[in-house]
Amino acid sequence: MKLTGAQIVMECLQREGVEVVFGYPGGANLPMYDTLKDYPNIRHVLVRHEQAAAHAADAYARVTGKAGVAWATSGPGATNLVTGIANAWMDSVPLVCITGSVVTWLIGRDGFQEADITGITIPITKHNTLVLNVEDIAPAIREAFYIATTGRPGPVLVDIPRDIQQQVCEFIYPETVELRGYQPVTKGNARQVKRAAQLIAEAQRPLILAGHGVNIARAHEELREFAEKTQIPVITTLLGLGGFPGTHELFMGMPGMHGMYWNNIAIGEADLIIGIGMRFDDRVTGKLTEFAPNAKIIHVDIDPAEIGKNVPTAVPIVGDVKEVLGQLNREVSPARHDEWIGWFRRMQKEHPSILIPEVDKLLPQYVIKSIYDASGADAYYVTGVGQHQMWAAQYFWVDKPNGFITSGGLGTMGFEVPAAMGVQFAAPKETVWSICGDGGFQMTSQELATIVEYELPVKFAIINNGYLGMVRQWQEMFYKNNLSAVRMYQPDFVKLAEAYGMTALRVTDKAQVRGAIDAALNHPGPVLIDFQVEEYENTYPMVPPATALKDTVDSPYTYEDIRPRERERAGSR
Ligand SMILES: Cc1ncc(C[n+]2csc(CCOP(=O)(O)OP(=O)(O)O)c2C)c(N)n1
Repeated sequence: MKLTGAQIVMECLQREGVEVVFGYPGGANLPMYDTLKDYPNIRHVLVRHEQAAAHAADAYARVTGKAGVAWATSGPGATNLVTGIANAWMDSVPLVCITGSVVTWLIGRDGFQEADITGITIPITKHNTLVLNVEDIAPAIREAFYIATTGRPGPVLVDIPRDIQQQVCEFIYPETVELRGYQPVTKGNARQVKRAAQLIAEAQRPLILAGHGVNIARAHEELREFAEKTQIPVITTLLGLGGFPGTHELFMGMPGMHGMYWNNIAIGEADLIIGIGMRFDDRVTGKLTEFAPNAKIIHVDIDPAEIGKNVPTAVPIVGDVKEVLGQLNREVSPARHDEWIGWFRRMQKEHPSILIPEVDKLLPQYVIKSIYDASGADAYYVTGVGQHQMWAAQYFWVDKPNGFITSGGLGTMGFEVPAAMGVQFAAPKETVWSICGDGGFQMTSQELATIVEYELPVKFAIINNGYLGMVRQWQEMFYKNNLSAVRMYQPDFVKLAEAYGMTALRVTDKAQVRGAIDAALNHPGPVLIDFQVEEYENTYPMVPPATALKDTVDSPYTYEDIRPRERERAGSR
């Protein structure tokens, strides 16, 4: 069958099982747009900015486990994807970006809308390629999906000049992919697995530190079996949230810069740390030289480059975490660590860390906790970057695999709105909350138009403190309260949402919080709530930059400040 290059792209997408493409047209990818009407199974979502296409595809991929797909035209279209590509790169998300390029005879001549996108994205893609022959399109796209989704997932970019999209050739879909030098290891080395099991059997105070790899590999059941069999407490990184049920009695929450105080002290007390699908990022470790001084480390990761990169490892296991956890589960013996778990319970009482004081003011923590209380452990929660992100990570004890979608590695403000769109496309019937900072929201708020157009019932909560909150906190704590360029003029968010055709509410008083949340949940379409919260709240606990986990500054709130909680952590979880 003879097809044009653009038709070949579509045939390949169909065979890869792609259902949604997030994109934006322009001169260099018009041949692809011209084919859309002939491929009704592939839904194209017209975003308002290419950055949103990449973030939406990224979040869609996290929820579905399939590669997300984003399209853009050459030059500015392609460069607008860059932040989204870097975001997917840092968080190991499978993303396939297909860009149109200027016609082959103009490449390298600085013609209209030319940017060397393969050159620009070399450091932030797992692989990228400029296709210069129409016969190479099918192999390039087949390989793009294979590379994006196997091993450690990541973004792949395929750049196709406009004239190549228009040329015709015989369509042959390569059934297999053979790439020299690319053979991701999935099974853990049996000897290392045995050694790990031995260390686990000997440990008195072991701790599981689970990361995004558990969510990516969909290894939730295996992790749960492993933790339950060995009775080892589980803490997760920011991106690991949802990898282990938040309501499980062995779940202790997040460690690190804004993690639970008890976890940061526990890392110092532990004699064994089992790092699973995580990368010992500085937000988790604090000062590296003082990280886990008493612990041996077992590190399981699909990417050999991660092992030994930041911390010395006693037992390295390279492999897919689902596979390796399966192997470990067959190797380990049942155990109990009652004393160690009791230590956690005592610490949780003495250092409640995330209790909310009973005050009349509208505290952001109260709003975020109320959203969780009303929506449950089963909703999807998307966040931006900043204080609200950390409070969300502290108060949303999600049960759902991949139920917490956030920009971890790159820390991309503006992720919250388009990512929520991607999640709602992936899970049309589920409740999706987008927890937004008033700063970050304004970076991509134009996507409200897309959300209204496609009738996506996302609920937006703007945690509006009138500041770039996290920056204000750092200026207050580390720059002598010199508040420089952090106060931000805000539009009327309610009117803005209404202008886009959305229902919107404003909340200024604590007493209105639950009513507004319930109203949003009961409304069938998208809703925005502008929560005008206390301006000067800070996020605690906090490990000041460049200090050790043992130097965690605990929440200033104590039991005396707070109303007894409905479900006290120690008892009910
Ligand atoms: C694109 C981008 N620019 C700058 C930053 C640096 N930064 C990190 S947090 C933050 C403040 C975020 O403010 P807001 O979105 O209002 O959330 P809040 O901290 O108030 O909850 C900034 C500017 C960033 N993370 N991303």
